[in-house]
Amino acid sequence: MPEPKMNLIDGAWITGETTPNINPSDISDVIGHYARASADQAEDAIAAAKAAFPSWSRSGPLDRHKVLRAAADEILARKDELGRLLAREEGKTLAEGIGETVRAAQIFDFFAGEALRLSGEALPSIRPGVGVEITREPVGVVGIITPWNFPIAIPAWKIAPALCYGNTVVFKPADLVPGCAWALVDILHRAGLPDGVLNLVMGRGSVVGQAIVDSPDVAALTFTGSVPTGAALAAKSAELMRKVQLEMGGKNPFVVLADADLDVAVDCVVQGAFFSTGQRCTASSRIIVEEAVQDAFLARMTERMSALRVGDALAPDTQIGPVVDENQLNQNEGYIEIGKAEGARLVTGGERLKRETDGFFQAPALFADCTNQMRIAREEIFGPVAAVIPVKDYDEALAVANDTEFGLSAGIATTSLKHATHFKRNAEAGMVMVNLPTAGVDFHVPFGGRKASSLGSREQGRYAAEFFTTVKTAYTLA
Ligand code: UN1
Repeated sequence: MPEPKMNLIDGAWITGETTPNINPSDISDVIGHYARASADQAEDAIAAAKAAFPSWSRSGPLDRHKVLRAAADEILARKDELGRLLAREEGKTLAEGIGETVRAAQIFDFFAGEALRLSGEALPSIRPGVGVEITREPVGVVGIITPWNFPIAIPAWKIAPALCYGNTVVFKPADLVPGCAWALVDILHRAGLPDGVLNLVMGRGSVVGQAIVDSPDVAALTFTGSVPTGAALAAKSAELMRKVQLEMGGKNPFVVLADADLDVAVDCVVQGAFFSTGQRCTASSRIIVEEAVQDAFLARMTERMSALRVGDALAPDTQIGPVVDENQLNQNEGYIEIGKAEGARLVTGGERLKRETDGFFQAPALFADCTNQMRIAREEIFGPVAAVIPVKDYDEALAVANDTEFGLSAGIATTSLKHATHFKRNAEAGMVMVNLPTAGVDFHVPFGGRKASSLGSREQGRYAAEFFTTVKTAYTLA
């Protein structure tokens, strides 16, 4: 058996209790064994990050640039191997896994550049002879807690800006996908980060996550995951007066107007609802369709969906990989039953699929005749399940799109400039897509939502500086 992969605390690889990392396409395939940190080890990691902060926060831009640049280069050079590891541990297809790995490299590349562009403002005071300088300073120890559905891109888009702006990090990846997290930390460690600047504490949320959340030494906390966990984190962070950034659920609408190019609409819905097995907070799960085109839309969707190849994430012709684990699959199946019981019509899919290997395969499911009040239209399922809601016109479509507790991404398929423009202005979401899927975003522009989807400032691009720095205004009489 290969050596278990360990946690990185203060520049040293530290072992402990281990857990197997299982391939959801084939549960007999054990990818490796990974350490699970104890609460004490998480506290050691926080102490190490605190001790490393004074020096790293004063490091020069070129030192930070070099580490981020080296990480970007190595991730890109190893994209096939890391993409394969990602597909093997999470269940995305190989193409999706490689794509996500390239995106992680691009994110490090972007922040390697940002490290060389750190700047401030100098302006005159209203008092003669006095000058004002406005600068951004790092916040301190940043706690980073990431989900299983983007095992390398989400860690990248939190770790890269944290380091770029001079913070030190305690990183806890999701228990289901330690492989990519470990590989990323190994790359950054070898790229020359001083001891304690980046600490990896793999393990359980209830142990490791809790230790990070409860620590007054964690100055800022960034989290992507579920709404209940996010709410608990926000409450504790308020008590500690700590900066917090949360990315949580979505129930993202995709509107199909009667004037839409139906090929574009079907493409957007198939990609947005079912690719990555529907396991994206940006997934389209409410498909709001003008009655005039509903039959034509459903006919094309059924045809497209029957041709989708669901199977082993690593097989070259697979388009949709397995669900991440047994729990998630059971939950998805539960929602299929809930939808039927609520009176929605299951057009296609939903059933568990048998493949050569023992894995968590499910046929993508489409419900029609849904109302926006049904649980399948209100609760985030986080699987390959979408609900079609008929509406009579654009105004009703917009009202239904906005009638949700979430507000991450919203899409529309239309050839009307008037409706596209109106939708962009009036969709209550952080991201709006016109003739594009709700999921699949660029790495260099802000990412985030409204209402129960997000709390705090935006992730990604230059907007990330808002969370990972604190502003100082200095006055000098000279
Ligand atoms: C994307 O759609 O490209 O957890 C990104 C998620 C999001 C990322 C989605 N935070 O699904």
